[in-house]
Amino acid sequence: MRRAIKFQIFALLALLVLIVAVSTGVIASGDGSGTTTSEGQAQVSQPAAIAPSSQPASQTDETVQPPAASDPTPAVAPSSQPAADPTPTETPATDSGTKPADTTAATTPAPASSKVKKDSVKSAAKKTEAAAVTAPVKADQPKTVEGPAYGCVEGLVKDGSGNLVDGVTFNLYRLEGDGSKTLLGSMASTSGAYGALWMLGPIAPYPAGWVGWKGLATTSGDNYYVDYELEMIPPAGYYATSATTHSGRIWSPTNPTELHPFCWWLYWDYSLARETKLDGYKFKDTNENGKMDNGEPGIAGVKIMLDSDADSAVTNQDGYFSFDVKPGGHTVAVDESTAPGYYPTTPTSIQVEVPAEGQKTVYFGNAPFGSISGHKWLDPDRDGKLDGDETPVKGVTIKLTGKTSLGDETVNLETTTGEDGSYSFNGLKAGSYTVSEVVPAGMEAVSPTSLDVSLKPGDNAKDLDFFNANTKAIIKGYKFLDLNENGQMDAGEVGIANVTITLDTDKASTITNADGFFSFEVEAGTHVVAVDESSITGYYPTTVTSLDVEVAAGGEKTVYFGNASDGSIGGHKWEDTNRNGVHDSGELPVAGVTINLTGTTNVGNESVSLSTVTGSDGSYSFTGLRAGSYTVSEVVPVDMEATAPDSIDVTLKVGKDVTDIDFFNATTATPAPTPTPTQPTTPAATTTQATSTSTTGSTLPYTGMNQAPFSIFSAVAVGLGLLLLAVGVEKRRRERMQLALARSEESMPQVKL
Ligand SMILES: [Ca+2]
Ligand SMILES: [Ca+2]
Ligand SMILES: [Ca+2]
Ligand SMILES: [Ca+2]
Repeated sequence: MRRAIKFQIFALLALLVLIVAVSTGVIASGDGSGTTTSEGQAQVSQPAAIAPSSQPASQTDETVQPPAASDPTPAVAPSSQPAADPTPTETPATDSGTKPADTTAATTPAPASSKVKKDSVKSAAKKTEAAAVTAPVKADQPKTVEGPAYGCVEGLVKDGSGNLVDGVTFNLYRLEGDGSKTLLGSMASTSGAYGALWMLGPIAPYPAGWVGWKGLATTSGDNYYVDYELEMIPPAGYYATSATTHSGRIWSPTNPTELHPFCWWLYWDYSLARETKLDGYKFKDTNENGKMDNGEPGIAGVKIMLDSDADSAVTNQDGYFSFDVKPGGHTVAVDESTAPGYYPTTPTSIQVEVPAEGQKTVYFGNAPFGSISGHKWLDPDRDGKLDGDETPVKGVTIKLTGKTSLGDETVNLETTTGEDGSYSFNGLKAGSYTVSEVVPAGMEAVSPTSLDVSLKPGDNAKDLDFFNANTKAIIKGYKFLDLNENGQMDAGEVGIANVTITLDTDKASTITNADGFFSFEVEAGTHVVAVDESSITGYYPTTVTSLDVEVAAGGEKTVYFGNASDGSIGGHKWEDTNRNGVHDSGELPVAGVTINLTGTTNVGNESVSLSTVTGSDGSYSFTGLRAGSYTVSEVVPVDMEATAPDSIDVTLKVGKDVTDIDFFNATTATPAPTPTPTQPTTPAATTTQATSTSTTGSTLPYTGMNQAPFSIFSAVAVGLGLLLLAVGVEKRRRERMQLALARSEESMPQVKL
């Protein structure tokens, strides 16, 4: 109605201009449209109060160099080849000390007992010697042939008491040019004597009791020889007290018919002595007295070493061992590593003097190791006993001190309890010990911290336990997603990570882990545990956010803080042109419309009252809502009416986003008549003149001025008046749409919280 009145005033004003123009004849310039526009803008630009937005490796052949053709030396007599020179007439063989063998073989030991018989053999020796020394050593290649070299050897074998020993084995070897030796044959002493004849070529008969050997000699020019070695092997229970081998070279004349009676005669005696016995026992010395007492068993399988492992033996089931040794000083030692689980109660290495033809027995004692073990327990009920639900304490230091009963050795050990709270000290010798715990920080002992133990050989002292109780208390808990808003952490409800939890306001704080878990170690007493709800967004508490928690020393309390997720309600406001209460294609959004939300939350029954305005797309949204019962309503704009409910009830569940609460309006009033200008004349004229002509305008008072221009002015004024009228009507028609547009450009959907 106001606008209708304004329109009439406007029309009258235009008419008045015409009259004034006519009556005064004054050409007045006016800006009627400006005034109207100004008035119109005052209406459309009136802004709604907008709430702050809350949107959200070569080898060499050892071939005995076939001596070079020019080499005069027989390969097998490398050193003192008799051919060296001595005149053939010399008879060194008569000298028992320089028997041919000695001259021919540097390697031959010169047994004091050896001699060359001075009988018929002498001439033979002489002869052979002559032959030997005169033997012109030709440059011939030494070769092994069957020839007339032969020798005789004999001697006696006696023991340390001068008794003849039978059954002593003798082996005769021919030494080959390549360093090897060939066994020609063996014989045994009888009546303490041995004797042998060896030769090349047939010879018979042998002297009674003699053994003959036949083999191949080596020829060097016209001479034949054999390099030999005679070896004596002591029988069991005896050992040699003289050299056991003799070697040398036997030469022979070239005339193979001079076989007899010449013999290169050698005579060697051998000395033997009886071995003695060195034996003993390895035993379990259960009383650590170093003696094998009645009832103390032997220990089998232990290695015993003689003279630094020159020989060794392993004890049998009786712990017994023995060695055949020469009389004299010997060292017997135990390899204790072969007796695990034991420690020695006697020296492990003994020096003994074994008498000739005698025997010596030694004893090595061992005692079994013992152990001491136990546990460390957390004893909340402080009764010093292990109860069903009490837990082990790992990583606690346990010390052992003491002295062994044998040797008074000081023991000082340390260990740490394992995952199961256990500890043990193994390999302990018998003794007097004290085992003690190191009470960890934050704990105190509720049982003796030191225990004495008397350990006998092989004792295993168990269950030496220690009990501690915590001096501090634990307050722990969870920050959880309380899906059903019941304030309890139910099955299926998960923890919320990274939430700040404070202790005693600002005394300490921690952050929940992936499970929503947190804990504080505190002194006994009452503490304030609180949630810093600002450390998370998108949630609201379903429980109190601060708790007073009382805990006793060693006690533990668990608290729970619940949160539920925010939800939202939103929708659109549409112009429902066809009034069917449904958004159809082509129907425009209505911006700038106020939407209100009221309701109460499930938790706390808190009242909620919010307001927002639809955006350019007609949308609105209320975010950060707790689950609850809400009513959303629109404020229907002027000249519009709802074509669907303008108030809708919404039950919002935890964390849900309701997005389809829409409102529909249609325009109520029909626009006023709209006089349309017949000519699209531009109204932007900056200087518009009104004429003095009224809408009737045929008779006007004369002003004394030229009538022609006056008439023109009158006509212009009438035209202007009509134009202004048309503009005013048009502006009014567009008013509502412009108002909506102006607001939508300045605002977005808003939420007042
Ligand atoms: Ca004993
Ligand atoms: Ca207990
Ligand atoms: Ca719950
Ligand atoms: Ca519709």
